[in-house]
Amino acid sequence: MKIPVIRKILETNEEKSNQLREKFDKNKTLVLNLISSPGAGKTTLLERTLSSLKSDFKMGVIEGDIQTTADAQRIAKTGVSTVQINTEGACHLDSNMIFAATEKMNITDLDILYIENVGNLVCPAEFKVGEDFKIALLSIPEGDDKPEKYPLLFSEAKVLLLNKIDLLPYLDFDVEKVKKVVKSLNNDIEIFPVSAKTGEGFDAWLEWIKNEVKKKKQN
Ligand SMILES: Nc1nc2c(ncn2[C@@H]2O[C@H](COP(=O)(O)OP(=O)(O)OP(=O)(O)O)[C@@H](O)[C@H]2O)c(=O)[nH]1
Ligand SMILES: [Mg+2]
Ligand SMILES: [Zn+2]
Repeated sequence: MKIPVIRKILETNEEKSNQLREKFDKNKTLVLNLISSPGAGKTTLLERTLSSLKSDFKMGVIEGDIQTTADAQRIAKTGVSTVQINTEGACHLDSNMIFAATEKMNITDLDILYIENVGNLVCPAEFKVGEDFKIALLSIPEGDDKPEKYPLLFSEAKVLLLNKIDLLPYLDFDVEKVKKVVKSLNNDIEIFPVSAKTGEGFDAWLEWIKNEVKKKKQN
């Protein structure tokens, strides 16, 4: 007897992700999926990014956390519309959750949708959520060995933001070593050292976003 097997959670997720992608493409919305360990600075980076680009683009944010609406409340203070997903235990976002969140916001007129994934350096990288690009954050206090130890995210991401560079004088973190390792995993990745706290390095990151919005509109 042949037993039916539901192949993979990942396969089902990928189908749903493709549907989301079609929807976002139709609206020409650039979708960025931000992934990092807890506390690397995703929300702080978003706060500064939103404030800097608010007058140029229509933007929205989907916040993913296991519990609380703390991050969505921080985002709401910038005036940008946001929906909080509480995964209640799950350590990543999947396409079904994003689908539900998009029903709660007006996505048709957005130039950019940011998705802040659950703080976790491992499995969020495995789940597509209809994004154009994964954006990885690695913060200086986490240590310069992380790309070698947790390579998947760094292999998948389009951009690596090395955050908290204001702390470089106090910690042993070899930026050049990280750049070399990450480039060997993923030659196409762009690496921007930034401080979400001081704004240092933000010009290059903001330029990258502006350029990608332009490309998306031309498609
Ligand atoms: N010194 C310094 N601190 C930062 C920087 N960016 C963020 N922080 C601090 O790091 C802590 C965590 O920042 P969050 O933005 O909440 O990090 P997160 O990645 O959103 O965290 P989760 O959502 O819990 O995964 C906060 O105390 C921030 O103020 C930075 O560039 N420099
Ligand atoms: Mg956060
Ligand atoms: Zn997970």
